[in-house]
Amino acid sequence: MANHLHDALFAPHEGSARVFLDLPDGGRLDHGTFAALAAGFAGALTAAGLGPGDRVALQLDKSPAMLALIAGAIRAGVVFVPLNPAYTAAEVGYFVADSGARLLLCDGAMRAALAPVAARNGAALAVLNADGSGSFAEAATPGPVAPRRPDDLAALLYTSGTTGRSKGAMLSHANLLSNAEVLADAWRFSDRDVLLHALPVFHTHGLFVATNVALLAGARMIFLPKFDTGEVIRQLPRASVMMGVPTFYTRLLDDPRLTRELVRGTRLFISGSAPLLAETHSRWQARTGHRILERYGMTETNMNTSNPCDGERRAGTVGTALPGVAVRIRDDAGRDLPQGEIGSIEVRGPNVFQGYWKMPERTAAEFRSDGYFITGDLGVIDADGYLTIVGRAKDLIISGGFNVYPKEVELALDALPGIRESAVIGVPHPDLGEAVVAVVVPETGTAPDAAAILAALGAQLARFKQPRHLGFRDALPRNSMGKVQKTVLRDDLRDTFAP
Ligand code: MCA
Ligand code: AMP
Repeated sequence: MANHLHDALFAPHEGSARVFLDLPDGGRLDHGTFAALAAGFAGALTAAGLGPGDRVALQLDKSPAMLALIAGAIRAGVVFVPLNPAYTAAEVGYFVADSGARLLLCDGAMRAALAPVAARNGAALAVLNADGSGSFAEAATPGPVAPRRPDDLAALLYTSGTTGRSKGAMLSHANLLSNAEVLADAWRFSDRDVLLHALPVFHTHGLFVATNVALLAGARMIFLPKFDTGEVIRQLPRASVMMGVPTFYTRLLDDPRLTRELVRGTRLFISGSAPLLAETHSRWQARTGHRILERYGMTETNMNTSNPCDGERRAGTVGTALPGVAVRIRDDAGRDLPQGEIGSIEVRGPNVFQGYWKMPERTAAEFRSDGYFITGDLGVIDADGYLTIVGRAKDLIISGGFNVYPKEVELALDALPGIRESAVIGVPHPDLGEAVVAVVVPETGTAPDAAAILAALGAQLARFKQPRHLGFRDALPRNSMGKVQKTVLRDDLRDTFAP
């Protein structure tokens, strides 16, 4: 029997001498060597006792080895659970426990902090460093290709929720492959493409949008460990495509070295994960001559809509539904709204996930009976089918492309001594798009200490979730129903980071 993803993404490259990864130190990895490395990691996972359907959690820095490990997991049928290296041990503990991972892989620097986490959850712990060294090494004998059906699980990707508890989105082989095929075609990817890859690889954007599309097309990637403006400017003349979050584009625009000449050979710039301001779109066009192609997706759905490669790219919109994906706009009562009216965005298609891991009730609450997934985003579709996202029904902050659910930060704040209650909001930020701000009401008679509060949060929450600004008030603004009026706070604090 076949292995749906492996057969499409990796098998065609076995033995190929074509370059897959260009590394910043001048090193290169060809497709064939990458496939062999993945086969070795599949063997190591099998030797560690993991079989099809078992989970492996990875909190690893971005590296070719990490990518090959994921490819090896797909080959061995092992479900991979990628985690942000910025997560604290406490956060990782939740993911390991919830996913029931049998193996946790980390960088050497995190080993001591994660040893108790692994032990508590009955998971084995092994080290895989970015340079490929560590206690988890590829096996000498290639691991077998495990048969996997299209609906079998490939990955669990955790996404925070409005309740403050993260949910594992179950993504199948067919979810990932169908979307990669649609995107590679829509964006005209070929084996002549060189994709500048400066995104993290523990999220949909860097993994399934960038890497899977490149693999499917047999394209090459300039694989940078992270986004660094100077390095990206150095590499851009060699790239045919760049994918990024809006912060990439605003940081590049702030650099005078970004010129029309620099990107003369680039054919496509793609943005997603957070709203791209129409102003950024027009500044980019004025400076480089290129119109950024904006697209829209979610962890749960991969990509839903995209502006066209060949047709009109409309600034401020996320384009039209991708082939095979249905997008509709509904009101609160679940009735279809006429074209041009704002409502809840719902999507259906082969890209839409199978549900939240071990959360059947949450899953049921977010799907309609006819299979549409309720995204929690608000939008409007124009006469030509272009979707504009106008807001979010869910309480979510997107900071530099990373999602922060206020509830999670509020729960952590409220649990600290001396805090009666808190409200966490996102406010405009020139670099990150939105930044996290907390408004805290101290217990009566306590003298609030912002530094101590932030230090306490630091032990629990990844840096990107921590407030960039902390304000104190005697009370939170509430409406007549007693609900905290976050819009009032957002209005009050909207100029906190004004340039
Ligand atoms: C880093 N920091 C952040 C962020 N990133 N704080 C808030 N928001 C962030 N996004 C912290 C660092 O820990 C550091 O803390 C301080 O901010 C300054 O870091 P800096 O060096 O400026 O940051 P950076 O390393 O340059 O990172 C900024 C970045 C990065 C390049 C925008 O966050 C990034 O690559 N974002 C992309 C996220 C992404 O791929 N999202 C896709 C999700 P300290 O000051 O304490 O040292 S997938 C998705 O959303 C869907 C499905 C979709 O549609 O794609
Ligand atoms: P996540 O699944 O956590 O990565 O975040 C998905 C959310 O990011 C979506 O539900 C949207 O709210 C937001 N998002 C992704 N792409 C865009 C975009 N191009 N414009 C506006 N919001 C976006």
